[in-house]
This record gives sequence, structure tokens and C-alpha cells, in this order.
Amino acid sequence: MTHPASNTIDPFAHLHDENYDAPYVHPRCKARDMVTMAGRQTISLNGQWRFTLDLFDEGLRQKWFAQSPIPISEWRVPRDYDESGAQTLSVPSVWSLAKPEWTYFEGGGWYSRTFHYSADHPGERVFLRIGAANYEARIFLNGEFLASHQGGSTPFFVELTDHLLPGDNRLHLNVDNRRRPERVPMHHFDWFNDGGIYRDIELVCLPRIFIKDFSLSLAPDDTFSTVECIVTLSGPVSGTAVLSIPELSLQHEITIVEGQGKIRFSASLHLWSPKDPHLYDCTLDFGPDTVTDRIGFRDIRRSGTSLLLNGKPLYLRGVCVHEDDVVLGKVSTIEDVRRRYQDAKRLGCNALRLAHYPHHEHAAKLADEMGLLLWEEVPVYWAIQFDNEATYQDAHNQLEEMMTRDRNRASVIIWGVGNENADTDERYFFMKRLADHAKAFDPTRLVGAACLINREQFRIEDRLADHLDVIGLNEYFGWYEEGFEGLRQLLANSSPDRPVLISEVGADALAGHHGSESELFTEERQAWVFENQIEAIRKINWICGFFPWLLYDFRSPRRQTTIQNGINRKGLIAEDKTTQKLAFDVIARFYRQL
Ligand code: GCB
Repeated sequence: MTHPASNTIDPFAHLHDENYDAPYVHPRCKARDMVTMAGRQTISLNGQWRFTLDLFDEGLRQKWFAQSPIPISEWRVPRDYDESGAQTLSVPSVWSLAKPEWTYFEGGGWYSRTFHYSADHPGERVFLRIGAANYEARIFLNGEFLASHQGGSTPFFVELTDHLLPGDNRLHLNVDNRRRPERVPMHHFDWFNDGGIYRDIELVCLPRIFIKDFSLSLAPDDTFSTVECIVTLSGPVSGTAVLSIPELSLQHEITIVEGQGKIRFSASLHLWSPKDPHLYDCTLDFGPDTVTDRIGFRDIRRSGTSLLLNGKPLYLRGVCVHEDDVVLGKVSTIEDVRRRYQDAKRLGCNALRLAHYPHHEHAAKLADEMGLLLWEEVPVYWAIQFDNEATYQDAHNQLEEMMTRDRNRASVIIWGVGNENADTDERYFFMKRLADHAKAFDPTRLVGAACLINREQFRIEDRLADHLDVIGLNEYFGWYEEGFEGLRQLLANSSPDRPVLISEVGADALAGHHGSESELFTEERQAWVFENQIEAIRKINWICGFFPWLLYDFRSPRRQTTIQNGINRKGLIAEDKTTQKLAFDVIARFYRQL
């Protein structure tokens, strides 16, 4: 190919540049950039955005974000991106379900829109918050790259302040959902790989110094009455913050030194529990900034092989759930979360495992209100690149983003650091680091992981267990493993020194497919698996919870038999979220007896 003589930009250079993405990595948004959203006013940027798929990363190669969005009739040289004529896509949504031909698309997508900014408030700081974008996002404002983010299920913040123009501003987001071996999760997992900005996107306007983060919880001493509040401001200033809890007729000053403050005080509290999910309206003020939240106070701990909630023994009558919908994909509306919780309550649950990645933040808010306990987790799932430090940093950051976002939610009692990872040295050091970090970051919750078992000796055996508060046990006796003899041996051979939760157990059944217990995929088989499982585990006193896999059938392209048809059918309810299978009543009966 001959290049035209030109003293301007070489129009062909990008064809040969294989480092085209290097300028769009740093700065990378991290947990440390997060801002508490408690009670804050925001400007929503949800709605129709212009959208273009980009399988070959031409947008980064050709800098689409820097091209003026004029119509084709005004172009002087050809381009490959016509922003002014691009189709639109609703935000939040997943592109996978927008058009049949996009279902399995894995690559880049370009979102763009303008928004108006009036510079009426000198000194104001403006942040863009994206609730989640799967998996990597790059943010550009007015043609300039600002930051990137990794991790498909946690929120991130980009400060726009110094880059805003009075009047119209043009925002581009490049979102890339490719599955890759070094990502978290890596390229192999058992759910649908939706693409896009699938949670809210909004602007937050704040004073120059603002409350960046705060935690308010029951301190884990033995009094059940010591409240601890920790405040972090956006800069190293000193002063006084004020915490108010009107229902307790309480107002405390918190001395802030170099942007940090901490207070402990005693209060006569109405403790939060699933039976009585009492929440207090709390307000924190610093200068012109105010945050408000509804917060419950509770104590969760392990004692030997038992779990104690507010000092009383706790059995987790659980169920697992994915964030999945056949129409909306990974988009979780508040109505959808409410339906999950109502169905879980009908089942008799007091707990849910939010598998296998951080769910929408309103999941924990609603659980606080409705009185449900949550296991939240990061997608350190199956064969992560445990020897890759960059992968570790990604997992660590996702964990910290999840913990920072939900640290004031009483419902969240377990931080899950992984699921079914083979017990290698690399995995041990990787996950031990995560578990130790979670413990140090948050001493008010338990740390857990869904572990594997020793298959030769049939016993619970995982070196990671020493670093966990609760050992999750995923076991599929009666389904992936024939019969229940292995389970009986496993229970007889194990004597764990800490609580064990059956973190997954189940079998596939196609709703409406009936037959005998010996026929796979029938409702009778699924019910029979649960009956046998319950019989085997119900008297084991170190098992403190049971989490059937799972509430609803969900999309998983790995599942390709004519019965599965792209759906994992281990739900107690079909993917229509209405049709109940026989196993539902088996679990409900068990939970009623507890
Ligand atoms: C598991 C995984 C879960 C799968 C499930 C299954 O052990 O943790 O993500 O979906 O088994 O259905 O096989």
C-alpha cells in the first residue's frame, strides 16, 4: 500500500500500530477513587446513548472519540465511524439482548452522548459514576482520555472537574466484554457474558472538600452497644464532622485531623436481625457536605463451629441467586430484586448467596429493609491466573470496591473471596492474600469462600480454610456424582474447626418435565436429590447453612443439550421466574422444620 504524501496526520499509521491501546490504560479507576453515595443528589445520564459495536478496536486505533460528530455530507475524507448517524442503545442495558445478532458479541462497544454543564457553582467538583460496565471501560471527555476501569460488576468514579466546558460536553465510553484468561473471572465460567453499561450512570456534584467515605457499625467488642464511626474526607483538612441519629436523640462531634476521623460511643440500640430489620436514619455533616443513610446495627461472628448473630446461634436458611433475566440480562431493576427476595422468603429463607460477582447495590439496600442476610462475593471463579500479579491486583480492587460500596449494609455478613478453585500453591497465596485483606479491611464481617474437597479421602480439606471464618462447600452428590455414599463419607471423615456452609447443592430439572427419580432432568430427580441431601446433612452440627443452587434457572451458553438449550436448569423456579418446580416445596418443608 502506498501512503499519500501528506504533511498532516498519516491516515494509515493506525493500521500498523499494535500498541494502539497502551495510551488508554492509566490512570485506572480504583476503589480509592470511590465516593460515598449515601443520600446524595445526582444527575442521571441514563437514557438513549449513541452506540456502535467495534469488534476490531478501530475506535481506539483511529481515535473515534476525538473526531467531530459532523454528518457524512460534511466530511472531507472518509471515516469508519459515523457518530451523528449511529444507532442508539438504552443505558442501563446489555447489548447482548438488544438485537438477536448481537447476542454473542464479545468485543468493544462505543457509547456517546452530550450533556450540558453550567459553571454556576465555582469550586464545585464533578464526578462521573458508573454503576457497572462489563468488563473494561475507558472514559473520554471532549475528545480527551480520562481513565479506564477493570472489573465488570463494581462501580467506579472519574473526576471530570478540570475537563468540563461550560455548555455542551461530549462523553465517550468504550466498553469491552471480551473474555480473557487473565481477567476476573477468566474466560471460562457458567453464566452469560453480557456486554455494556448495565447499571446507572450519573453525575455527582460536590463541594471542594467532601465526605469521601464513612463507615458506621456496631464495633465487634462484646457489649453489642458500642458504635464506631470512621470518616474519610476528600482532602487532608482538619475540623469537626457531626453524626446525628435522631431516633436515639444522639449527636456526636467527630474530630477530623488531616482528613480522617474516628469515634466510638455507647448507645442503647435496637439491633438489626432478619426477624426485626430495624434501621436508623443517620446523618453525617462536614462543612457544606451532608450524607444520609438508613443503617442497621448487628453483630455477626463465629464461635467454634457455630455462627452467632447478635450473640444467638444462627442457621442460614439460604438460596443462591444470579443476577440474570431472560429479557433484561444482567440489568437488575429494584422490582426484580424485590421479586427475588419475596420468592426467597416464600421458600423460608433468611439468607441469599449473591453469586458469583457483586450484584447491584440496591440488592443490599433492599435486604437491609426486608431482613435478609447476604453472602456477597467477587468472581475469583475456577481457574483464575493465580500466578499473575496483575490478575491479583484486579481481584483485590474488585473486592475493595465491593466492600467500600456495601460497608454500611447490615444485611451483608459474608465477603466471599472465591469459588471452586483448585488447591494449588499459587491459588493458596493469591486467595490467602484476598482473605487476609478482607479481614483487615472489615473486622465486622465474616470471610468465606466456596471450597473444593479432597476427592481421594472424601473429606473437607483446603489449606485456605485457616484464613476463612466460614468454609463454603459446593457439592453435587446425586447429580454430578452418582449417589450419596460419597457425601456420607465426606461428612463422617470431616471434623472442621469452624462453621461450614453448604454453599451449593442441586440438580437440573426442566420445569414441567416429569418422570422417575432415576431420570435426569426431571423435576422428580431434582426433588429426590434435595430430599437425600437434606437427610444426610440435617443432623451435622458443624453445618450452619444450606444454599441450594439456585433460585431461578439462568442463561449459560455452556449448556447445550436439547433440554438445557442455553439455560442452566438448576433453578427451584424456571427462568420465567414464575413456574415453580417440585424441589421448591422440598426445601420449603425443610426450612419450616428448622
Ligand atoms: C458450580 C458452580 C456454579 C455452576 C454450578 C453448576 O459448582 O459454582 O457456578 O453454575 O456448579 O450448575 O454446575
